[in-house]
Amino acid sequence: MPANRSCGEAIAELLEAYGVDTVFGIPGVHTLELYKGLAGSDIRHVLPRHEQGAGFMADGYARASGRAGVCFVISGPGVTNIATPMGQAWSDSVPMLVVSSVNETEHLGQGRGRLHEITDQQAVTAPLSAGSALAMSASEIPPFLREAFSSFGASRPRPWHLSAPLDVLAAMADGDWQAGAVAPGPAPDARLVERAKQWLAAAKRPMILLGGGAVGVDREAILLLAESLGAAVVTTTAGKGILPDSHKLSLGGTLSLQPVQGFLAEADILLILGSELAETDWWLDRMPTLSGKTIRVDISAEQLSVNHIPDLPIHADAGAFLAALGTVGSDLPGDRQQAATAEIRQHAAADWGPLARKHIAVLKVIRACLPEDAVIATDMTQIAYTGNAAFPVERPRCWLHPVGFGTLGYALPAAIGAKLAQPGRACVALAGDYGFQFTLPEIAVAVEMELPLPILLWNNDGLGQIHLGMVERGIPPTGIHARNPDFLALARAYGANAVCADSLAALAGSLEEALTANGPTLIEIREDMAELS
Ligand SMILES: Cc1ncc(C[n+]2csc(CCOP(=O)(O)OP(=O)(O)O)c2C)c(N)n1
Ligand SMILES: [Mg+2]
Repeated sequence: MPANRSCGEAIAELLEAYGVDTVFGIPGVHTLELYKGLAGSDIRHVLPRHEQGAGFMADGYARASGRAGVCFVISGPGVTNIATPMGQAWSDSVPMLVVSSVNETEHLGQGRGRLHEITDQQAVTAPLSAGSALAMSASEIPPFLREAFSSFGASRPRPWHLSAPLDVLAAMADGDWQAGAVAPGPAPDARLVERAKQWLAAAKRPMILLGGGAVGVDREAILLLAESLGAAVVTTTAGKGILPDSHKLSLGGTLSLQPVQGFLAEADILLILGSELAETDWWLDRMPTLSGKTIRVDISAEQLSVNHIPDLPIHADAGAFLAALGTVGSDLPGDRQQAATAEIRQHAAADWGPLARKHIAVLKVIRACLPEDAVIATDMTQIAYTGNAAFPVERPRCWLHPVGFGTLGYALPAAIGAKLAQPGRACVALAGDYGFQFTLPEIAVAVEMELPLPILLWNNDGLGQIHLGMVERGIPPTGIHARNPDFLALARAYGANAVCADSLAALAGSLEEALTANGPTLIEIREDMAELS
């Protein structure tokens, strides 16, 4: 690397060495040195309209591609604005790096009212990150970045935040600024793998539960294991598509459905790969009581005792575990589980109520229009909640949902980030009329970058899910009606295409057209569409 460049410039160089090709950020007078570095690099800069948009774009970029999403933000409000996406990425184990400035070393923690000052900036992001560091000298930056990039593959990926004071960003970058080797995840203890193999081989009703921690596993390995065991496979929302939904042994992402939970409770061996087993995976206060034994594999040793203590805990990367396990011989006729899987799916489908059936009618059209590898970034809206269980996907990294933190405003910027990471794949946003407005201005980014991005807007004229919650609890509906703008006019004002789909056939036509348009297309789908009633 050339000598005589500032730390700000050297940070961009080092990020490039780690393979970063895109930075989502909003520049300010406090980040000029970082931007000097970007200008001298091949890294693409994407300018969102709010740091929240930057963070969600980085998240969508990361979930669609598996590569860390990187953001540059200013001290103070830049950091507080990106806190929500950091929280989302933390709770869904998404790799993200936020680099920000902070006030000069001599002013830190003084409360002098300097521009963008927070008395303790790290305290804001520490609970939202695996590491939040304040670099007091140039030499502290490369080890921090090495640790962050290493951790993305070697442990549960989380956001990391580097704060560099203005004087450090401007100081000469001396010392070693080489990119470090990125460590692999932990390998399993061979004796534990052997025990798992014996348990699985002897199982009569084995089941496999796949979480987001298993999205990177070799697809053939999981197929082989499920088939050799004749084990039914269910995923969390984050794990959707690891086993293709069309596979005979697949229950899809239906972990939250009662018939599936009942089936799972009867498994004699449940193999759990890479799942927090959290409330938002089951939509239950606590895990159902299981009658059988559990084998739980997680890349994080601490996670192995959170929410459920397994009979056999294995600290390992899910892919490394599967590779070590290989095939497991079983005398079990695979067709028994297959028959059960089909029956459970039927039961689950019969349980859908009238509103969910409307969602499913729309989701079917969306599915039919999209290629198998399309990415659908979804928001906290009722149609997405139904889709979490009912939208079939054939591959992982295709259905993105803000599961754990559950924040509104995710879908549009996440879809933009996904499209930038994977330009060859169709990418779509699916948002509700209220949540869409949290990050609506990011439509401008899709316009200016000419992204063929369909934005599906599920419009029920208000906060549908909250309305339902109030009605169910006998609370007089309060604060659930928002006066909506003319969404089509608003999208057009930004330079986007816009259309209201007044039938399912019109939805299909508009969606297909939007996939090849020279920019984004807002497609409004009204819950009161005549065809859905
Ligand atoms: C940042 C944030 N604030 C508040 C909420 C609570 N919340 C969850 S869903 C929802 C309503 C969303 O309405 P809309 O986007 O129209 O979706 P719908 O439920 O109507 O389908 C609200 C306010 C949240 N999840 N995130
Ligand atoms: Mg709504």
